[in-house]
Amino acid sequence: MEIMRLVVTGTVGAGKTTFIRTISEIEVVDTDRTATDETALMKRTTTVAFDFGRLQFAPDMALHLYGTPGQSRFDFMWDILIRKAHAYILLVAAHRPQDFRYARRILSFMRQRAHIPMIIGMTHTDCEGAWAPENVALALGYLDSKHQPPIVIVNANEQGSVAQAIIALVQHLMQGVAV
Ligand SMILES: Nc1nc2c(ncn2[C@@H]2O[C@H](COP(=O)(O)OP(=O)(O)O)[C@@H](O)[C@H]2O)c(=O)[nH]1
Ligand SMILES: [Mg+2]
Repeated sequence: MEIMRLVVTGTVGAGKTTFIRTISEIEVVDTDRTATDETALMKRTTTVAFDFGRLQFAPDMALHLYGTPGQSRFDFMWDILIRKAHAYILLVAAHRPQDFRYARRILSFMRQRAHIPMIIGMTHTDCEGAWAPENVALALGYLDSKHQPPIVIVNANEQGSVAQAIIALVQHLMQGVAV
């Protein structure tokens, strides 16, 4: 049995925990706790360790999904997770442009530690004020569309949508392209 370790990272509230809960075959370990700091203004709970889920992808391949905690004070955890990962998806909420800078920070953190394939998953595209994918790409620093990772639109609450994002990530991984 081959195991692929995929990291689901992104800004606070982008949908990382939901993404993993929607697709996992096992009960997801719940590490969400009552938010105490700036996050509390936005969400009642936040992920303090990491989310873990599992998905049988093919008869001989299982996917292990690790969701990173969103707040930077947990970035030692990002470090542990990304160094072990085969690929990752960066989730960005399209309707929260004020978070794009933080998304760039996550990107550069990950890039410094792991040269592995990645894709961008844009969530909340159904919400008011959502930016178009090409504009989010620009805001994340991808000025040339030929040299940017694949961008998928994903709703973390919809199983089919999450499955498609995972397929895109695994395909990208199989092609062995690190962007
Ligand atoms: N409308 C909408 N809500 C979403 C989408 N993706 C995630 N959410 C919601 O966003 C909220 C935050 O998700 P959560 O998984 O806790 O984010 P995390 O901080 O990244 O773990 C939850 O209420 C989700 O149901 C999306 O594409 N559209
Ligand atoms: Mg979470």
